[in-house]
Amino acid sequence: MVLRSSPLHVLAQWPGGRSTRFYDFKVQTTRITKLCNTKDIVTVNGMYPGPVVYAQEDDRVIVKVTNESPYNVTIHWHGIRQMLSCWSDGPSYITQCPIQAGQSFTYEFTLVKQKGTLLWHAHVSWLRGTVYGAIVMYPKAGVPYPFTYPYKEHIIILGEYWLKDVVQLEKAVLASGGGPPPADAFTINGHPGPNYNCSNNDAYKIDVVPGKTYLLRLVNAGLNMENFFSIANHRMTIVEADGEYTKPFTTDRVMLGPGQTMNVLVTGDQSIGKYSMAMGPYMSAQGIPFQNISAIAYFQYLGALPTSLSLPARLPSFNDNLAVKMVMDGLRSLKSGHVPKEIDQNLYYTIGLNVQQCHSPTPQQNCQGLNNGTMAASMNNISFVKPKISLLEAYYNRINGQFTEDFPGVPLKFYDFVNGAPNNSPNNTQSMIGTRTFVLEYGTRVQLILQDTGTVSTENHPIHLHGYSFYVVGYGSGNYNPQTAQFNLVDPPYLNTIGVPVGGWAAIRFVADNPGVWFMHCHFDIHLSWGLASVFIVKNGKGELETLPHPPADLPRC
Ligand SMILES: [Cu+2]
Repeated sequence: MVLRSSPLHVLAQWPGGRSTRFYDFKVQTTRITKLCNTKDIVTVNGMYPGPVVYAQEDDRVIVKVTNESPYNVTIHWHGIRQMLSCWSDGPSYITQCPIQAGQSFTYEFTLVKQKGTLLWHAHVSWLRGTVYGAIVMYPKAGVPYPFTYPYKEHIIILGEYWLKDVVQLEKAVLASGGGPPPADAFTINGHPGPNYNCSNNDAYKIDVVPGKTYLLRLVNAGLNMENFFSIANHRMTIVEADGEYTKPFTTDRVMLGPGQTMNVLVTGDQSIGKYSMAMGPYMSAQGIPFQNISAIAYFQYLGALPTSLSLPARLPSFNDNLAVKMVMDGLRSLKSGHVPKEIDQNLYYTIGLNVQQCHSPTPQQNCQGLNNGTMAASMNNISFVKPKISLLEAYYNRINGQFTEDFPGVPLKFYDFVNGAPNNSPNNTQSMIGTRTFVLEYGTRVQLILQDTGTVSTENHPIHLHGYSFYVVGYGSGNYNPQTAQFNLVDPPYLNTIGVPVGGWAAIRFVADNPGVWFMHCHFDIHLSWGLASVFIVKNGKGELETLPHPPADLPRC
């Protein structure tokens, strides 16, 4: 990393941070041995997990990404608000065409009022499986944390590892029409730990000084699973979620969906010993095979014998919805008072899975979904279809035919979403397809109800909105009912990804103050591949500070 103080490349209209941080990301294939199997994976700079982007609040970050791999690549800076820098957001075919083999693209953005832990990851095919890393944003110089200063901090990235090539895996799964196989291993900082074959010594370890307090920066970079995390005999105090401070909340376990981050404090207040840190599955859907072996890392006190047995960490059972709710109930913004009270645009999106009729001449190969159909997923029963060029370019340059502006603000049909199916017919599980967007005027105060459906199976979906964080003002089980829904307009958590409760709903609010084309999708890659996505177009406001600048000259071509 090179750190320079000159504000090179800073947009004239945006006040830059104190420093500009330069990073060089070389996307390359790297040989790796895991689970007694040697293979090539795609990495950044040969690192798995990838390099950490360190910065301070209000800094400018410039990352030159050079694609030395044979695959198409983009990098998304998950949770970075990208104020007036939508071109650097990174989702393929939404804000840019992929960086092709041998090409490069330089991402540039400012961390406007952002601090805490986030993540970056590939946002093309399923490359996120190995192409991911943490973003650590410190407060401005002289500004303390709103909690006890930790003795040390550690990044803990939860992941999923496949022995198969993840790019081929996505293609094979989509061609089959059926569901994906479970990961071959869960990983903590790339290490599966002793529960897996050949992995006794492939375990991550934190050395603990007795009595000291540690800040763990938890990140879930997994592809298709939500996960519980716990430490044997130690409680964790959540102080930040998705890069925003929370009121301190102490718990035995946390749950993170893919894309979610959480900072927790842990104090070494137990007797000298070796304690397990465990990552296990949270699977809220019915009848889906999943990896059930925990990844294990160690929280090991200085003075403990390295050969000593570790105390096992207790994880909730895989379907413990109550454990998930208890953590969610504990998340409150540290400060109150910024929640939009008036709403200009009320939106209601259903989220869920579908089964499409089989149209393949070779159904045994291509229609392995339920009832011999093909699996799909949708918002408001519309499965998102990727365009041929980036939507942002199509919108900006007024290129016709790539998308429509008619995404419905409410479901086209109302029915018992949790227990029924579209058309009130239990057998009609079809969705429509399209590249539909919803257009918002600059400054619109939006409330969006996300409603899980049981069309195939109810499930907790981690829904992520690009370019914004949002207040989670309410959530509950069953179908959303405005008459009975309870809202917290005082100190709701401010997140970029919300695990919508299984068979339930969540209400989010945000102000559309960042012009551009913003993806919103399920952060399970399989559901994204199946179309569980939608797009907001936020129009320019008035003047330079409310207008998206021109595209960068090196924007990749499709
Ligand atoms: Cu989903």
